[in-house]
Amino acid sequence: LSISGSSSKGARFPLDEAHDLDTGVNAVQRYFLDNNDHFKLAVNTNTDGGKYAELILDKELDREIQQEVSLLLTASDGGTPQRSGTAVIHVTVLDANDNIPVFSQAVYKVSLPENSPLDFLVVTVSATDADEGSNGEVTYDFGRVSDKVKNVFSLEQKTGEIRVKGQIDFEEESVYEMRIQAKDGLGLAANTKVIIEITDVNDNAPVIFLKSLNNPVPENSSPGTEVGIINVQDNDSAENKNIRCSIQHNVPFKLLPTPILTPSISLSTGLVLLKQKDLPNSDQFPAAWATITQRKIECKKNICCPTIYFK
Ligand SMILES: [Ca+2]
Ligand SMILES: [Ca+2]
Ligand SMILES: [Ca+2]
Ligand SMILES: [Ca+2]
Repeated sequence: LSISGSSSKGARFPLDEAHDLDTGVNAVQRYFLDNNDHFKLAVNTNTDGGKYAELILDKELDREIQQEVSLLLTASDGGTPQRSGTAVIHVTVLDANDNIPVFSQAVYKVSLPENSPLDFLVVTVSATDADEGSNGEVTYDFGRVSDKVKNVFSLEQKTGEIRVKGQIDFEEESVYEMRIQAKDGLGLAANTKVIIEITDVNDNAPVIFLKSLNNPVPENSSPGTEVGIINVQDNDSAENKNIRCSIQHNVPFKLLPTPILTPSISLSTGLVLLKQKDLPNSDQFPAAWATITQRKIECKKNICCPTIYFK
């Protein structure tokens, strides 16, 4: 006998009539069902006077708890001596889609370095469904997510793998949030949230801006005369935006720090005459400054402090 796990209490399942070659009171009179957790028995009389039994579901079945139930049915006659026969009824519990998928985590939180390569596996979401066959087969989909998320991440329907699909730029977006839906074959669904925090990579070189410049510089200017201000900016974050400036040694200038104008993004440095000396002929300095205005300044970081070269 196969009975659906979704059958409700009170559902009736008629059984074949027991046979007895005798007639009248010596034929089948009664049925008994051994004690069990799920079924009661009802005995009915046919139009021809024969008796047959019906199983009545008394407590609902759940395939996820018990896939098969065995029942012992006894039929007895009314004769003397009383004779009886038994049969074992195997009830197979058919699956009902009574479980929704369940995610292993309510929130998945991961961090991902910017510039991670295409196809890089960011995180795998996973949901299980206790049902059988397509009732328990889970597929994954983005829930309501922005186009921005869809442009940058892909979601594999069957495996739940979230991979890099586009350019990840910390300076553009530092955190992504998305809802992922898991659905079984019949459409029962559950949701989870994925938070991807992008971490900064040192991928921006400092940029030097010449804020002011006295040009040309008169010879005999006294030491300490400010001749220009440069401003250096770096788009990275935290330690990656720390900048130090230096100037090469064989020029009659030095760099001095000035009050930081906008501490979060820039470091300003005053350019000051180093010492009093005969400046080279006036043709040379305009030439030097000309290269600065053409931004022939190099500012490096990471290994050592940036260096400004004058050519
Ligand atoms: Ca089920
Ligand atoms: Ca299910
Ligand atoms: Ca970047
Ligand atoms: Ca960066």
